[in-house]
Amino acid sequence: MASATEWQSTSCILCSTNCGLQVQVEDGHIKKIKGDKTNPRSRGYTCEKPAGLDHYQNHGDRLTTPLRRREDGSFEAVDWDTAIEEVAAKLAAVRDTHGGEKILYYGGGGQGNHLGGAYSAATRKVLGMRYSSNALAQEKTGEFWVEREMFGGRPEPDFEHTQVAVFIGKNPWQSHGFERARPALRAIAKDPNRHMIVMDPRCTETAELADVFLQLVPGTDAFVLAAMLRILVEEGGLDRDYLERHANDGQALYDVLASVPIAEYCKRAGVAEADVRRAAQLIAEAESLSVLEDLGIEMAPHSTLNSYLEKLLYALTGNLGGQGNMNLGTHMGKLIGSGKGNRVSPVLGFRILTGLIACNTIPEEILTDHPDRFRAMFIESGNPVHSLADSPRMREALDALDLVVVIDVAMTETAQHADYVLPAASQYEKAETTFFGGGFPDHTFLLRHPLFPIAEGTLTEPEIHSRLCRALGAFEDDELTELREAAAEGLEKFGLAFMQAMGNQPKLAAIMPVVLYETLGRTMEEGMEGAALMWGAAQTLASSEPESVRRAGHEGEGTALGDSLFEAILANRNGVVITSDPYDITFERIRTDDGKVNLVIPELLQELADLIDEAPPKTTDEYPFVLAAGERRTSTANTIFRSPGWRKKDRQGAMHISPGDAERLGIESGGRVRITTKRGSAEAVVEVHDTLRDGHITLPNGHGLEYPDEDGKRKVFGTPPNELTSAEDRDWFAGTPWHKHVRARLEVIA
Ligand SMILES: Nc1nc2c(c(=O)[nH]1)N[C@H]1C(S)=C(S)[C@@H](COP(=O)(O)OP(=O)(O)OC[C@H]3O[C@@H](n4cnc5c(=O)[nH]c(N)nc54)[C@H](O)[C@@H]3O)O[C@H]1N2
Ligand SMILES: Nc1nc2c(c(=O)[nH]1)N[C@H]1C(S)=C(S)[C@@H](COP(=O)(O)OP(=O)(O)OC[C@H]3O[C@@H](n4cnc5c(=O)[nH]c(N)nc54)[C@H](O)[C@@H]3O)O[C@H]1N2
Ligand code: SF4
Ligand SMILES: [Mo]
Repeated sequence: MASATEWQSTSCILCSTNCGLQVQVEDGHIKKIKGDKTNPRSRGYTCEKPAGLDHYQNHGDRLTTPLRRREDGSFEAVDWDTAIEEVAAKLAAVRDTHGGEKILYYGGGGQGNHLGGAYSAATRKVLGMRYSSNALAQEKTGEFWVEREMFGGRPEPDFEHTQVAVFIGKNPWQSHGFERARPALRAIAKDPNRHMIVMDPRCTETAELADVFLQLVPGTDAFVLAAMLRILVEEGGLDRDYLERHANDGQALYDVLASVPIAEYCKRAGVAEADVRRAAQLIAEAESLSVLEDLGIEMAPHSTLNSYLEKLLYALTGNLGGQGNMNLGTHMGKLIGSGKGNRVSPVLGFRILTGLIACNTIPEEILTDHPDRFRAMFIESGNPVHSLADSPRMREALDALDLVVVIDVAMTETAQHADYVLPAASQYEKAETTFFGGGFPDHTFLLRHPLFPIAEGTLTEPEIHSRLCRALGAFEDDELTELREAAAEGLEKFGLAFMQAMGNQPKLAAIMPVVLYETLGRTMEEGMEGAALMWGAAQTLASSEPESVRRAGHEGEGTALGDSLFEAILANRNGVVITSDPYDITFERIRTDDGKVNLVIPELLQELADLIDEAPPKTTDEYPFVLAAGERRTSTANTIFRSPGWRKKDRQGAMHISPGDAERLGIESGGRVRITTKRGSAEAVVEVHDTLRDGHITLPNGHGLEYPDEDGKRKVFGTPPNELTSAEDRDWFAGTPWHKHVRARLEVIA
């Protein structure tokens, strides 16, 4: 390990941007942190949050031994051999009695760690687990599906260069989601020739910088987008020449848009028609356009339809491909499943998008006497009890299962309902990375090296999966001898032997990640073994995109190219450009059936047409407010920090309310309210904000976690948002929750 004064390159794990960091560590603590100027993507940028990272590495809720539930419900510590043996035997028993597909896999990674999920593929295969889900299936599955339908891939924005930037239900100032967000936003705001359009019911930090800010009524984005699209279609906004070359016939869409009542829809959404027209004009005239949607529309009514309409803004106006536009880049590792086929969930028959069961349906897939219900859950790096809709029902569902196994670093709300809790090494104690995607035209990848030794009592996920596979009889050591010998002789020998083994030995091919770990991984230093999987990922990328990899400066043919890519990844702790592309490659990467953009998604056209009959959003006397349950603030980072001590501001996670509503209720900042929804009730401290519309209230995400207080007593800090949300409030198509649209009432607590 490095000395205390040595700066080591790593990355932040608090949001999907994974900015490059340089840190100094001492006595098991992260002592100093700064942005890494040598990181090719973030180039020194960070926000304020990583300053607290030691609260992730060191906190009072860290797990240090496997735990087993006793008959009386309490936990007892067990050693690893016992834990692995019993977990394997119990999972196998569920498989043998009910079938492996009755074990639901949930999670696999968060904002900074995706290797656990990748290694779990082996365990899942061995057990015949066919179904999985994770947090993406409560935000992005609808969007992913739309992108696949329209482009056969996931276009990414280029806010550094774009002339017109559009943010819909997205507050990048706080939540980032692309590199160097704040400087990029400021640069657009400062330049009179560049423009920003923001759609949000709240005047966010991002909205403050916008040229056109559409402060719409919560949940009415589909109306505004439909109006904007009709204006674009009918008033010369379409790029006919581009559409002719790159897109399929859009007539069915234009027909529906032709009956959109522009003035009426603007009125319903509470925005001025002139502002919507101005936004449409900026988009129509844009030299380049980048658009980003996020939770504000994904977790609100018409979620999947919203994603479709959002993508039409650039698909119709010729802003796919090119600098500043939306582009299709390369992928390292696998973030989502292929989504091919028409799979549905076993009990509800609900559609499975990009391989993931809709999170909101999970309790219904368990709490039933249907013979195909799930009987067990294997949960890794995810906290569904806290983070999915309807926490009470999620707890009930976990308790109804025959077996719950949790792999986590901390004693989470979910772990408390497990039969076995397996403690993982932290994200700074092992090789880790994410597959979120690293930019276009240059795609940067960063593999973190451990900053600390693996904490006593914990194991890395690859080690846990390897032990489980072994205990399940998936392999024996002598079957790996040849591969181990080849690995000792270098990558070239290993590559040949590995390809051969994968071809000839189906038993080993089934557990490929674990085989890589047990062979190539064993040649690496302690804590780095998990990097072995990246060799496989590098080979896959090098063989599918050899030109792009070579353009980034990596050399070789065939597996030698993959080897040099892998070696470059290992050698560059500050991140390395793995592919480099010309802009027009985007058109070659449109992977729809005929290589053209699909403008018409029949499944969603009817919903678009039916908007006309939808009654304007009405609040009732019983629930006069719309609560956005889970807002990103400077004081939130999902549940990665469990210790409340990391927060400098907004320690209690205040509920925000407009001045008008506060006055009507007779409450001021610092007062307390009881928030009640049809699902539940919770208390919060109040902060009055003139950024909100009347009738709109917000709560931060990531609060309401249990943590030992000064006396070691477990206590909930802040308001857990999902005690208030209902699993049934979800998009009809993707099943994504309406977390941003929860009907609520308030009572002032004296
Ligand atoms: N600081 C911080 N950053 C984070 C995270 C974190 O916990 N903290 N989490 C990360 C994760 S996992 C994610 S997914 C991203 C999410 O990032 P964002 O989606 O940007 O975050 P949110 O604040 O949840 O929601 C975005 C905006 O939607 C608005 N909104 C609410 N209702 C509506 C509506 O009906 N229509 C429209 N148009 N907008 C609406 C809200 O006012 C809010 O400004 O953030 C990532 N970054
Ligand atoms: N009401 C409401 N609910 C929401 C949201 C909202 O806006 N409103 N936002 C949603 C969104 S967008 C998201 S992405 C989810 C996030 O929710 P989750 O995915 O459940 O939570 P994360 O906080 O990302 O962390 C997942 C878990 O990983 C564990 N962990 C950390 N490091 C490691 C490691 O190295 N190994 C292992 N095995 N575990 C580790 C953490 O302790 C934590 O339990 O929350 C969602 N929930
Ligand atoms: S933007 Fe995200 S990844 Fe970058 S420093 Fe902030 S929290 Fe970390
Ligand atoms: Mo998320």
